[in-house]
Amino acid sequence: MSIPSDPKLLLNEARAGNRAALARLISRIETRNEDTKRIIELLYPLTGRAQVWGITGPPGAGKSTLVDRLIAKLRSEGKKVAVIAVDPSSPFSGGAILGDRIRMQQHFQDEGVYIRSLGTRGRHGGLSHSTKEAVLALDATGFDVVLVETAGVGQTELDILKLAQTVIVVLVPESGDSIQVMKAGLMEISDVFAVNKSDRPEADKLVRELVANVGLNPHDEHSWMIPVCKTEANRDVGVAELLEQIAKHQAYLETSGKKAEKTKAFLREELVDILIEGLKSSLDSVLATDGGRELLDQLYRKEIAPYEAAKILSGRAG
Ligand SMILES: Nc1nc2c(ncn2[C@@H]2O[C@H](COP(=O)(O)OP(=O)(O)O)[C@@H](O)[C@H]2O)c(=O)[nH]1
Ligand SMILES: [Mg+2]
Repeated sequence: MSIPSDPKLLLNEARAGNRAALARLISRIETRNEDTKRIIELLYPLTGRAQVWGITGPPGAGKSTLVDRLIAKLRSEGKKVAVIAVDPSSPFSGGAILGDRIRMQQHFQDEGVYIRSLGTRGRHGGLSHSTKEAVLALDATGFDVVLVETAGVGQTELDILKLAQTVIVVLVPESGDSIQVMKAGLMEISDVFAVNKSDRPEADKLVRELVANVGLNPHDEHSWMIPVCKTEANRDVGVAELLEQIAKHQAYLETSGKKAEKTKAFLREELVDILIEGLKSSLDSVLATDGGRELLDQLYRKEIAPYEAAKILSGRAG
């Protein structure tokens, strides 16, 4: 089957369930082509239905295994699920993601599941911007739940997680983990904790520590107490309870009016990203001209100071 290149036809095909068209659509968003703008314009009015969940935690905590289990449960409820696995550390989408692909391959035959990995992209950068717009695309093409899995606790990952309505932080019972949580600011972004590998002896200790910290630091004053779930993803233990807590959080977002707030925060980031991306590319163009090079030379020769040069540059980039 051929894939249309016209953005509107491409979007229609993707919405009709054509996986190759959906993959192409996201690739075109990811490569920041000329037509990214057109694609987003077309699909934006169709967004707003999907629940967006983020899942994060240290490498090896069992995030992908949990995602796999969550997919199975959501599918049994008839929900369509998309997964974006973000791995900024990897220049190729190999490694762990490949392992995930093999593990999740039972779902590859399933029309109601779409799994995609986004890695470091070349010159255009902006992984969190691409991820955000990929989420919009998956929302617009009819997925009920979009799950974004990020590894690690770096700034890029934290930025990416801002796009999620519900953030699940997965931890494992290992000494020092809860201290890591505080350090990395995960307490601030977490809506639900999953203590995975709870077959390990230290699990209850970690649960107690987290519960105590949650009690001390309720991250918003509107009464959402972060639940701490015990899971054993590889044996499918505690996953239904985790799903229940996620559903409760989603319901809480609706009734408290926080969902609208989160959506606006998401849109705010999208606007800033669009403008920064535009400004960055026009600054790069201006700097590549003779005038731009001359400005750099002047700066180098100390005939001009950096802020003054920046002001001149911003005037030219308009
Ligand atoms: N003992 C135990 N192992 C688990 C559990 N959940 C996942 N694993 C294993 O932990 C390893 C890492 O899991 P993975 O899902 O790839 O972690 P991720 O890096 O966080 O995505 C795999 O070998 C899983 O089979 C669990 O609850 N208990
Ligand atoms: Mg993983």
